[in-house]
Amino acid sequence: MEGRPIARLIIISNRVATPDARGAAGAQGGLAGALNSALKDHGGIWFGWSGQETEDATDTMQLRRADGVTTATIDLSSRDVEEYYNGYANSTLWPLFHYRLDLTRYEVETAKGYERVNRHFAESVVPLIEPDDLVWVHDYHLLPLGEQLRRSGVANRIGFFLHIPWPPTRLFVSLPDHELLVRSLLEYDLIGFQSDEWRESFLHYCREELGAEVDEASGAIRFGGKTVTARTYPIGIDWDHFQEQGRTEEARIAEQRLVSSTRHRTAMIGVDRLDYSKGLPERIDGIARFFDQNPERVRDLVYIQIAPPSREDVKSYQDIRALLEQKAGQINGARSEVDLVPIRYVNRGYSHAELFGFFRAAKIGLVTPLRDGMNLVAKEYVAAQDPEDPGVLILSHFAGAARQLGAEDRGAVLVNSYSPDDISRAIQLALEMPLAERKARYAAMIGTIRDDNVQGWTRAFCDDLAATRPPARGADSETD
Ligand code: ADQ
Repeated sequence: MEGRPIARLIIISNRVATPDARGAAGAQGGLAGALNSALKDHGGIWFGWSGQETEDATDTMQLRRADGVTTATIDLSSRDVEEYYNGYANSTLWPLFHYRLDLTRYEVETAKGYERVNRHFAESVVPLIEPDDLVWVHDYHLLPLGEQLRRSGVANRIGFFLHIPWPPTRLFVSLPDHELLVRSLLEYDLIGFQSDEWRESFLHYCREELGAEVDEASGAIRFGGKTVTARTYPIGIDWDHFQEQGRTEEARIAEQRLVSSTRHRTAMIGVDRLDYSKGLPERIDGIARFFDQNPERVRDLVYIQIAPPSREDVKSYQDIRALLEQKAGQINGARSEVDLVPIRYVNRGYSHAELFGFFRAAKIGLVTPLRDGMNLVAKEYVAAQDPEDPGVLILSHFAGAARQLGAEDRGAVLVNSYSPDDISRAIQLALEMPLAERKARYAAMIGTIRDDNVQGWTRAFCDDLAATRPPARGADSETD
């Protein structure tokens, strides 16, 4: 790195992948591994919520060191979890940022709780930060953390990465205090987005609503005497680790289980957290439309949906689960024979080795979110395919991954995930696709998935953060 000494890294995210949480299915996917390896390279600390709830707020911090990585966690009170996590983060920001105004709740109390917990995060982490550390904050739970850190006197380089979409200005302005939230974001030195589309929405807001001076090409935003840069860093998978998982006995057994249980039928798979942004009921409607149009194909297509519940304390998540169960039940009731069911719906998570095996056995991967920052499942599905006989990825236009994997419709088969007819058409196309076309589409995607991996993503962000202007340390150091 151009002779620059490698700085220590402080990673701050809502949850921390502590050694004992690492095995938890889907805990933080390849991201946890990548951040851990970045921490091993740089040295430093990963700070966040332990996931534990206490009756009252406490100031106790648990520090642990394992595998060369130090984690620091705090517990949150039940009230904090309700207002900050279930409330503002998951009932206001998550739906709004996924374009779901109909599910977005605006409550003064939860907004205050969000602010309070961000302040508490800042106060807790500040003593751990040394003058030359790079500070990297993750995701929508912690949008205002940079400003809170600045208020506590942190002059370090601080970067922020948003894992989810940034909504269009016309939706975003429905958020009370939208301007305060964006102003707080401008306290970071570098802001990362998954795709150009989300970055453009953010720049549009800064220009049109704040009157900031914006340079589209470089992403420089000048506002209030300060410059912050907004760039795109599409996240990737941990390629090596996933391939390693794919070579295990566990993966082989999982593949065999699916192959032998589906026999002569084509297996089509979907793997998602149970979340309304993933478009699950709409997907089932698309599959139902396919069977309506091709009733005889119930005998040669089986759909496997793996969807472990998430955020179960939030009502909209309870609703989506009930709706999905109802829809899957309906089509199974209408289409099953004594010896077969068209949809297998599994409410649990699996290890990455098992997922690899399932993906490889499935000749169609259905990834149809209504809106998604990136979507790593799409990349994992392709990464698990046999290059000599690859399956077909059906991917929503509205996932960040569509820009990388679906360019000119040469890789993934792109669909409008709101349209049952479009999903049905894509399934038909995938079932009939000749081997040469499947191989060509696979070849168009696999290089990006292998090379633009999560290690490269981490490196690109940290290098850019390290190269931002030196911290001001009280002086007016604006150079450009
Ligand atoms: P998520 O919304 O959780 O992440 P996604 O990227 O699809 O979405 O998945 C993350 C990881 O969870 C993947 O590694 C996947 O294998 C795992 N996972 C999902 N379902 C699982 C299951 N049933 N069993 C086991 N593991 C499962 C958010 C954003 C995304 C963004 C990621 C990373 O919403 O848009 O891609 O962060 O930035």
